[in-house]
Amino acid sequence: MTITLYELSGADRNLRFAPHCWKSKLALHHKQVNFKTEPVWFTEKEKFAVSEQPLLPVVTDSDKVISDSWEIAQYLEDTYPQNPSLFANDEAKVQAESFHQWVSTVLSKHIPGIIILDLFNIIADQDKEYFRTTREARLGTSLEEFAATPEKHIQGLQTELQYARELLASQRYFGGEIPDYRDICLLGTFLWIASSGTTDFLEKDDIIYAWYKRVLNDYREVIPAAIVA
Ligand SMILES: N[C@@H](CCC(=O)N[C@@H](CS)C(=O)NCC(=O)O)C(=O)O
Repeated sequence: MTITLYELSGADRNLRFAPHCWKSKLALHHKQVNFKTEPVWFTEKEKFAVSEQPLLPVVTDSDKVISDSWEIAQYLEDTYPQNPSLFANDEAKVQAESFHQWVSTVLSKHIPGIIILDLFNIIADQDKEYFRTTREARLGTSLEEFAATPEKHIQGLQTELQYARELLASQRYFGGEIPDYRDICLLGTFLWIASSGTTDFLEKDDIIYAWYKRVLNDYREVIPAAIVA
């Protein structure tokens, strides 16, 4: 049976940018299971109505339907235990859940201010009104106003990344000697930035930059060549 990953796409159906969708794609690749992907625009929620909720990623596997990137990671680990592990042991899983929370809430809050207009430019024309209305309601200001001070958000991101730098000071990956779901969480979030068009958000002498290059190479089979280069 084929596993299908439903993920957000830009106007160009091949352009996938959403961070939580990236996490699930990287997790599927890490688990070495066969899967296909189904691109979805923001205004095509009927494509994954089977999940009975409005957000992506969604994974279908035979008669199973799983939504939410963290639920998907756990499902893959529990269902395919013989395949490469996303969490080496129970302790690694607890740490991955906390790292996932940190990436999704603390770190990620700085990113829309850096890329939101890039995102607006790459999404489908039919999505633009939905995107503007929902995001402006959430931000409490216009996209243009919110994007006016990218340096402030880049600075915020750099400051938060200090926690990740400390973790990487003594190991090659957040997972230790090999990548695990913690590496996937941060890589998925960096791919959100890179897929939207902004590539230079790290200094080349930053320990995070060396890690980013390493994981881009490790997961290169599912990442566009232009980003890996
Ligand atoms: N906690 C969820 C968050 C899912 C989420 O926010 N998905 C975004 C894309 S990354 C989405 O589907 N947005 C569609 C919309 O805003 O209508 C997860 O980790 O999967």
